Amino acid sequence: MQSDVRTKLIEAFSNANGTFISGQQIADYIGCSRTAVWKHIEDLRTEGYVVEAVRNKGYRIITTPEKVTANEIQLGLQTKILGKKVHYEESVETTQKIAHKLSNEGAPEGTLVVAEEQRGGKGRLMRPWYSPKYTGVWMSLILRPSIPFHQAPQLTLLAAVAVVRAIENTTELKPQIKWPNDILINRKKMTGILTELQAESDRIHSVIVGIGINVNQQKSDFPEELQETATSLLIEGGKKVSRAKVIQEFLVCFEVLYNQYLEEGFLPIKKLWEKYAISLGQEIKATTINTTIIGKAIGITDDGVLLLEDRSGKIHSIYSADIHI
Ligand code: BT5
Repeated sequence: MQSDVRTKLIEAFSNANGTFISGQQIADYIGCSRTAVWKHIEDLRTEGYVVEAVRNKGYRIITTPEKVTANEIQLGLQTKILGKKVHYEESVETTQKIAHKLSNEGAPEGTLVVAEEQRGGKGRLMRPWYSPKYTGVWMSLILRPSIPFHQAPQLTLLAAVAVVRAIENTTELKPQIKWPNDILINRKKMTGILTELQAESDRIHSVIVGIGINVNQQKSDFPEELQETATSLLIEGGKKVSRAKVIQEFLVCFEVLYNQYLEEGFLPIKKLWEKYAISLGQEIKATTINTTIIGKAIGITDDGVLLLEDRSGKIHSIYSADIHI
């Protein structure tokens, strides 16, 4: 929809002040046909507006899409560094790409990239991450820790703990973490984390932590192949949740944990992670690029590597894999 038409349409609804306005009145106000009005209303609906249509009365807006603009995120945000700079876009290919670019241009630590929709959201190994408009949190956080290269995976685990705490603070749900980067509720995936590095030899320039949280999707909003494996806060809790609030809580929780991590190291984070982990002590299947290992998950190392003990008692260190529980 052209932006001047959009402005006029929203103006017409604002003037009606929550009461019904007929299709003809809108058409006159915008200067278009009634068929065009119908199409504009459909556009509004696809953008997250709930528009009621009643015969002989016309239209009225019931709810507007709640957005995750910089204002929404920063209003009342209780952090010192994280989220002090927010780069917001309505629709992007992936927030990771923008974060990499901003990081290369010298963006300060704590810069957050957030979008209402990702057209090409990505998971690990270039798998797709489904990120429909206005329903989830699709964000990338730029960090600049002075840690050696091999410790970067610890930040994925730290981010997972921060997401769990943020969800616990905003809902009554009790999420669990599946190593390394999935957060589950009732054994279905609610959040995925993708950590990428910008580094030269052993020096890290920045760590880009990408986080996708399913917030207000209904089951039918997921593509069929994900309907049995994916879930959202709305599906599990039965209530809509403010995405901006989830982001704020995440930033606050992350900042507390991150400061602790930089001062005391990974150990306190590891303990928390273990508390929320779903499959420690259980037999699981790990599919790595080369092989599949079945064994008991006996713990994680101080670097965040998963340890699996197979039936012969041999212990395998798993650096990267998909885990089936
Ligand atoms: C992940 O990968 O779980 C990491 C996802 C990271 C997404 C964030 S969103 C913000 C930032 N920008 C990006 O482009 N990415 C990050 P992985 O473990 O490889 O899981 C990917 C698999 O999860 C897919 O192959 C699907 O099976 C499934 N999947 C895709 N979209 C999903 C969704 N919305 N909810 C649950 N599962 C999904």
